[in-house]
Formats: sequence, structure tokens, C-alpha cells
Amino acid sequence: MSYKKLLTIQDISCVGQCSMTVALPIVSACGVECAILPSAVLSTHTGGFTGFTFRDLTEDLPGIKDHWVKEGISFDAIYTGYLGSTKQIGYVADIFSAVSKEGSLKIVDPAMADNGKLYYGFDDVYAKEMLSLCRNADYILPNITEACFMTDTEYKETYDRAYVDSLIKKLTDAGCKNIIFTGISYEEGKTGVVVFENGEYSYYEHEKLKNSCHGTGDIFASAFSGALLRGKTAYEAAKIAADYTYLAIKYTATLDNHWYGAAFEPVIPDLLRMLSE
Ligand code: PXL
Repeated sequence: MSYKKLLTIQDISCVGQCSMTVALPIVSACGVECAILPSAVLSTHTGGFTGFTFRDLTEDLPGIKDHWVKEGISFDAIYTGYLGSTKQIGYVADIFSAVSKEGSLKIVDPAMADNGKLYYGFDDVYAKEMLSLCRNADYILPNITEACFMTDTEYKETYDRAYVDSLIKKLTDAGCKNIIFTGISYEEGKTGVVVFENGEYSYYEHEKLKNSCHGTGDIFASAFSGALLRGKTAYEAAKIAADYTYLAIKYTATLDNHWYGAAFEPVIPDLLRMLSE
């Protein structure tokens, strides 16, 4: 197995099982070195907690990038999630070019919306700027809501394949390349992921659990990125990430009052098993 180094750029929500506290352990468990660049530091995530603190680290990014360039640091992949401000998206694009090398993969999870709504603190300007970062990426990992905000499309809770295809067309017309479309449900009780790569579609479907958890997009994106760097194809990586996320949600349902995130830690052994299959 070749040794790979990934940089992840997203916030540190100190409590809440999302973003950096999910990416670091999962990418590391995949056997991939995980460097971090925090976009912001929050006391908790913004989904259900109130009164959280938020320190925006936007203006720290250029100096960190300049130091890495001086040190000759580069990465095999850069995976971005929740970013701290609209301005920061431009800085992240600069970081993409500064610390990439030949063949470095850029993976962008727009991480800004779900269930028809933008997360607290984001607006339409942020969504449009995020589309420009997505154009720069090799793989983007939107859910339906994020794709709608980036393409000015009306959000639908129930939809058909034609609706998903039209979102993919709008994203590719806007310059996006490969799309890993998460949370795509065509049938009651089922959900899955559409993998659109090099102009070809595939779909991995599995049971949809009754409970849902905050931060599952981050679990999926982290496992997908780790598996891809372990040499899996995009479809295999998406399948592993979907199955792992499913197991974390299932485990969480066995816990009392675990409302703020998904317990992904106890099922890390399952992720390792799937990676070695
Ligand atoms: O899981 C996405 C996410 C990441 N970081 C913060 C969030 C959220 C979703 O609400 O609030 C701070």
C-alpha cells in the first residue's frame, strides 16, 4: 500500500461529532496521513445547539499557505468541508494551487445545507462562491439541497431520476467534473448515492434508516476521501462510505438521547474490514 498525505480544510466544532473531529480520525483510520487547516473554531456545531461561539480563521489562511509553500509542503489530496466565510472560499482556491502537485486530488464537500435549508450563517452569495470552488475540484459531494442552492433550482423533497439528472447537468454545465451525489432516494425506505464520473452514471442503493443524524455528510465525505486514497475506485469508495455511514447511524439508534451527531467511532472496525476486502 502506498503512503498518502491528505489535507482537510474545515471547521473545528469542539463538540458535536462533525467536520474536523470526524475527518481526522476517519481519514487516519483509512491509513492516510491527515493534515488539517481549521476554517473556524466553534464551541459546538450550529445544528441544534444555541449560543455557540464562532471564531472565524479566514485571515489566518494566507499566512499558513505561505509558510507551507516556503517549506515545500504538498499533498496527494485536499478535501474541503464547512468553510468559515465567503471570502475564505477564494483563499481555499489559492491553497488548491499552492500545495497541489501533479495528480493531487481535490475533493469538495459543499457542506452548507440540508433538508431544503442553508445552515445557520450561510447565504446565497456563499452558495454561488462555493460553486466556483466546486468547478476547481476533481470530485464534489453535494446533497440535493446543496445542488439546488448552487444551481438556482427549486428544492423538492420527492423527485425522480429526471430531476437528479437535471441537477447533474446544471452542475456539469457550470464546469463541475465528477459528482458523488449523496442522499438520493427514489423509493420509500431506500436511499443511496449517485456516482457520476467521466460522464457515466452508477447508483448504489441501500436501506434508509428511520433515524437521521447530524454530521453524516462529513462521515461519508471523510470515508470516501480515505478510501479513494487507499486506491479504491470512486464507486467502491462511495459504496464503502455509504455502508459505513449507515452502520454509524444504526449504532447511534441504540444510544439514549444521542441527538447531536452520529456515533461513528464504534464502527471504525467495520470501515477497516470494508477497506481490506
Ligand atoms: O456537518 C456540517 C457542519 C459542519 N460544521 C458546522 C456545522 C455543520 C452543520 O450544521 O454547523 C459548524
